[in-house]
Amino acid sequence: MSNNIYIKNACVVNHDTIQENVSIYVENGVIKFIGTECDFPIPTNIEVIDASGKYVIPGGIDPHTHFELEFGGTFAVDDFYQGTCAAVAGGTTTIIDFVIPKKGQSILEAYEIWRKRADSKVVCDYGLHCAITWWSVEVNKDMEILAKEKGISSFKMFMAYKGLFMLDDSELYETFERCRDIGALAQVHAENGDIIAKNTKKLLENGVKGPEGHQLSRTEDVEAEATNRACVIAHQTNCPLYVVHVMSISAAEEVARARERWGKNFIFGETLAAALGASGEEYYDKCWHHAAAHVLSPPLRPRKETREVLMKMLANDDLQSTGSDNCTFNKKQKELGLDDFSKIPNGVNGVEDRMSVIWEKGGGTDIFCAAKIFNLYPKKGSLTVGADADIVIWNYKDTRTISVKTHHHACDFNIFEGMVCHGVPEIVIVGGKICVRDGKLSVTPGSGKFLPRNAFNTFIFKS
Ligand code: DUC
Ligand code: ZN
Ligand code: ZN
Ligand code: ZN
Repeated sequence: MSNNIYIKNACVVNHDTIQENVSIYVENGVIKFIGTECDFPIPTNIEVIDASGKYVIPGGIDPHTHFELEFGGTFAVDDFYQGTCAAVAGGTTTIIDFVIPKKGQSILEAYEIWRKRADSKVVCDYGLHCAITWWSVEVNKDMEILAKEKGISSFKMFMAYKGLFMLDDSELYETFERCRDIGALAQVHAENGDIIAKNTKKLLENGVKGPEGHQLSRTEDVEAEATNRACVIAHQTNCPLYVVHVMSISAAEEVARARERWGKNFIFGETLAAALGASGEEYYDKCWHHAAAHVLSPPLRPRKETREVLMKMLANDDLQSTGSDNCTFNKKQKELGLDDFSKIPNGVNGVEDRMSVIWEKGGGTDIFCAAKIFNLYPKKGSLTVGADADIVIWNYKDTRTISVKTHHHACDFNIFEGMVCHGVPEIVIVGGKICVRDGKLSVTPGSGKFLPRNAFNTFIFKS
C-alpha cells in the first residue's frame, strides 16, 4: 500500500468556505486534490478514510509554547517530544515556541540551542519566535540576521519580570523600531513589572505567601496599563504589534481600542486556552498544589465573566488568536514556591486541550488568523491544493473528558481536569501521515520540520 491518503465524504471547513461531500487526495505530505469523487476517483492500493458525519479541518496552530524552558531554577517538563505529542493528540499540528536568551546571552547562540533541542524531537512542524531579554548593539545586529537568514520574523519583549527579562520603555521603543525596520512583528508580554515588584514585596511583608498572592500582585489594571503602553509605543514607532496572552477583560479592551484607533492590521491580540477554560478562583483552592498548578503570568482573573467576555471578543475579532502558553511543571517543581508565591514556576498545560476547549466554549476554531499573522498561510491553516497535509477529522458528535490520567503531557496535573468537551480530533494527519487514530498516537521523534518564517514587508500591515 502507498503512503498516500484518500479522504472521502468530507465536509471541508476552511475559514471562509465549507465544501460538503468532497474528496481530498494527499500525496507525499501535500494536498493534491480537493473536489468531487467523480473528478478524482479513488486510486487503488491506498488508505481510504470515510469522513461522513464529521468535519475535516486544517490542523491547529498553537502560536505560543514554552517546551523545556528553564524558569525559576527548573525546566518545564514537556520537552519538544512530549510537547508536540500532546499537541498532535489534541489536533494541533504546528506550534511556535519562544527562544528565550538569558540576559547577556547571544540571541544567535540561544536560537541554535533551541533548534538543537527541537529538531531531533518534534513530531510536527514548528516555528520559533525570539525574545529580546536585554538590549545592546550586538542584539540589534543579530535581530537582522535572525530575520534574514534564520526564519525568525517575530520578536517578543517582556514588560514584566523585572531584573530578569524586562525591558524599559526606551528599550521597547528601540526594539520596536528595529522590528519595523527588518519587517518583523513585535510581540509583548504586557504587565507592569515595576508595580508587580512593589506589590509582591508588600504582600510578602504582610504575610501573604500562598498562590493567591500571585493573582493579587498582578491585577487586571496592571495588565491593561502595560497593554495600552505597548500599543502607544507601537503607534509611535509605526511597528505592528501582537500582544501575547491577553488574560483580562480590561487588557482585551485596550487591544480592541488600539485596533479601532490605529488599524486592524496593526495591533493583534492573543488569548489563552487557560483564560477561556479555567477560573481565577483556583488560586484560593484549599489544596496548595491545586492552586499553585494554576499559576501562570499574567494570572487567571477573579472576575467571573472573564471567560465569556474573552470568548465573545475572540468571536468579534477584538482578539485574533488563541495560544496555550504551554509551560508545564510538576507539583514537586511548583513547591519551589511553597513559602513564597513569587517563586512558584509560572506556567500551565494547554497545548493538547486548546482546540477542544475553544470548541467547547465557543463552538469554533481560529486556525486561520495565527497562520496569517505568523506568515504560515496558506501552507498551514488551510485545506487547499498545495497546502501541507496537516488535517484533522473532527468528530463533533463525540465527547471526551479531559484528564491527567489520559493526557499526553509529561506533567502530573491538568488545569482542565474533568471538563467534558463535545468535539474529538478522531484522526490527525501530520505531513501526510496518520498520527492519531482511535485515540492512539503513532509518531516518530524528529519527523517534524522547522518552519522558517519570512519577514514581512511592513506596508502590508498598514491600515
Ligand atoms: N508566563 C508563564 O506563565 N510562563 C512562562 C513565561 C510567561 O510569560
Ligand atoms: Zn509571557
Ligand atoms: Zn487539588
Ligand atoms: Zn509565554
